[in-house]
This record gives sequence, C-alpha cells and structure tokens, in this order.
Amino acid sequence: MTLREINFDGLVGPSHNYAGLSMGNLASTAHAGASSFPRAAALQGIEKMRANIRLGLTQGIFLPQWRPDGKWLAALGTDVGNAEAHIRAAAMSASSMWAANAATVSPAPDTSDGRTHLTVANLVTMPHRSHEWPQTLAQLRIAFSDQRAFAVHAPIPAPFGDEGAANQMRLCERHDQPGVEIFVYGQAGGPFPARQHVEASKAVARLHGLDPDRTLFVMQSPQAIAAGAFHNDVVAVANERLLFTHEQAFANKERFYDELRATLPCVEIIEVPASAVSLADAIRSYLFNAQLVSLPAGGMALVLPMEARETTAVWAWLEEMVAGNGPIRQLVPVDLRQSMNNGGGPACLRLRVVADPSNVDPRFLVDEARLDDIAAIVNSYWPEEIASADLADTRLIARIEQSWLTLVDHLQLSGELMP
Ligand code: SUG
Repeated sequence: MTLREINFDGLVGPSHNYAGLSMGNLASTAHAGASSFPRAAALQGIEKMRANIRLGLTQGIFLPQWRPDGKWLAALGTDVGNAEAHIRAAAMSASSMWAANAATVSPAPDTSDGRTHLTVANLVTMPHRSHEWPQTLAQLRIAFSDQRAFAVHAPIPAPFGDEGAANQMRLCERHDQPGVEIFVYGQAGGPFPARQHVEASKAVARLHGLDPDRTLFVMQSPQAIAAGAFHNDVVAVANERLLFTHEQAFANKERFYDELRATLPCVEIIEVPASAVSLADAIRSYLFNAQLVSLPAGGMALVLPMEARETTAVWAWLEEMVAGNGPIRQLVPVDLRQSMNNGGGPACLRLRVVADPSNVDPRFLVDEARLDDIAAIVNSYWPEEIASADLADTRLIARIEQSWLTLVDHLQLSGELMP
C-alpha cells in the first residue's frame, strides 16, 4: 500500500457568479453584483491542476453540483422562477468548487481502525453553502467507496457549524506516518460570524477515532476573523513537519506552539510577523491560502495566487525566505482571479486526502489527457459571462444544466449522480 497525498480540486461550475453571499469574506462582498466569467474560471482551475501534475503530484477532481438546486428550493416551498433573489442566488451558487470545505479528512495512520475517515462538512453558517452537503456526500461515497480503506461520515448535525478541512491542519514526519491533527475553531470576530464551532470539531475527531493525545483544538484569533480570515486556511497552512502561519492567526499561539512541539518534536514553525506582512496584506494576497506541497525530489513548494506576487511586502518576504535555504524551495504563482474574487485561493479549491490512489474510484483521478477532455467540455458548454441580473434567465439556466449533464455523462457518472 502506497499512501500519498492526493489533491482533489473542485472544478468551477457553470453557474459561477458573484452574488456577495458570504458575510465576513471581504472578496465576496467587494465583488457583489460584478459580472463573472465561468468558462475562464473553470479553465483557471484546470491550469492549476496541471501545474500540480507537472510538479509530480497526484491529482484528483470533484465535479460541480447540479444547479439550480431544485430540491433545496422545493424544500423551501419554491422554485427558481419564483424564489426571492437572494434565495435564487443561493440555489445557483457554484460554491462547492472550494473543496477544502467539502469534508474533514483523517488519514489512515491517525485513526483507530486504520481507515481514512472523511466527514462531509455541513456548512450551516451560510445559506448558499448549507445545501452543498448532500451532493458532496454522494460524490465522496462514490470516490471513496472502498470500505476497507475509507469510512465516509454524514454531516455533524446543526447547529454546530462545520466547514471541513479549511479549519484542520495535519502535521507529521511524512504523510504516511501518524500525524497530529489540529482543529481550529472560531468565536465571532467583530461583526463576522465564526463558521467553525468547537463542538463540531470535537465530534469529527471522535467519529474519526483520533488519538486524544495527538489531537489539538486551537482557537482562531478573533482579530484574524475580524480582518477577513473567515477560515483558518486564510492565515495558516501546514504540510508534513512544517507549519507556515501568520503571527496573528491563533488566539493563544504560545500555548498552541508549546503543545505542538511537545506532541511532534520534529515540527518546524515558520511564522510571518505582522511587522513584515500585515493581516490585511496577508488576506488581500492570500499568501497563506497556498498549497504547501512536498515535491517528489525533496523540499516543498508553495502554490500561490498571483495576488501574492503582486503584493510588494508579501513577495519581498517570500523571496527572502526561499533564498534562506529553508524547507520551502519553490514558489509557483497561479492565476485564479475568478475564484479569488469570491475569496477562494489555491488551497480553498482543493481537498487533501492521504490515500493509496489505487483505492480511489479512478473517475475522480485526473492526468493531463483527462484534463484536456474536461477543458474541451468547459470551452464548448460553460457560459462565458454571467451578469447578476441573468440569474433568473431561463436560457442561462438551461445552459448551466446542459453543461453539467454533458460533463457528468462524459465522466461516466450520470447513472450515480443524477439529481
Ligand atoms: O465560503 N466564497 C466561499 C469561499 C470559500 C473559501 N474556502 C476556504 N477558505 N477554504 C465562502 O465564503 C462566495 C459566494 C458568493 O458570494 O457568491 C463564497 O461562498
């Protein structure tokens, strides 16, 4: 059995739009009402997957969801033609692209039964995300159907908010070794809600059979939430023995660092001081919403949004760090502007699963040739542009539905995923 990290990216769906639905997510609010470009958005995501494959990494994919979500609208006693504008926008959202919020994952070396456990995130804090989980769960149950290797759990019940891997970090000597799992929860920051509740984090840890001595629950700093860090992965990222974090990410960082060092003595912490990069610059540039990945030849790379290169203080700090011969050897900027404008960077778009790829349903794994096929479908079917006034347009809705059906049919998943 070869355990390795697989990054499953959410393909940007054909209904990608800017409806300003996420309070506390500054980019979402700033772009409310702007025109979106779903085709360009999906192609940007595909290019990011290609960049990962070219780094020698194993790449997976999750499919967009069926939109508008008629089942959710029906449960609310309405349909897409009659729903109020904000309900319609929520039913049309392509937010499942941010796969870091799909589930929390505990790899096999960490769990009591030696299987990789996944709990689908309930995402109850935001209405447009709260109806993602049934379709996400359906995909997880197909992709990880091998019950000798995986256990897939239903969502934590409301009202305990769970936003999945965006608030979980795992540190270990190597991906295939037992790790320390860190669950970061929030309390409200200024006017903004905390989306990850400690009750949900603890429930996930119990359900996954984690060793309490190797599980930490850490509070996000309210200052970070107030500055726009609606998920912890906007201010910190971990990979193997490295934690890369902003100085102001955690409420009680000294205690956290001490506990971490006591549990995993090999841990290395790279902390970016606020004097070098302010919280505002960190959040604007999404410096920490990078994919921190181990390269097959050794060393690590940071797959970063272009915005990090364009933010002077951030890029200067990064260049100095890379020159310093530390564990991060390579910076890989990628253009994800369409997703970034809704607050989703490279790390938001992927769910990390440590597993043996031969245990995963191959329809959810991609190489460049499969990405070529998917890109061809995106080019032919995905709407080029969506203006906010278009969301009720029946022709647009028909096109979005056709795009989805074509993709799912091509991937031979229509039998199992039909809405
Ligand atoms: O939940 N944006 C997403 C972005 C999620 C980013 N994920 C991670 N940090 N892992 C969110 O706020 C915007 C939707 C809109 O405004 O239409 C949105 O849902």
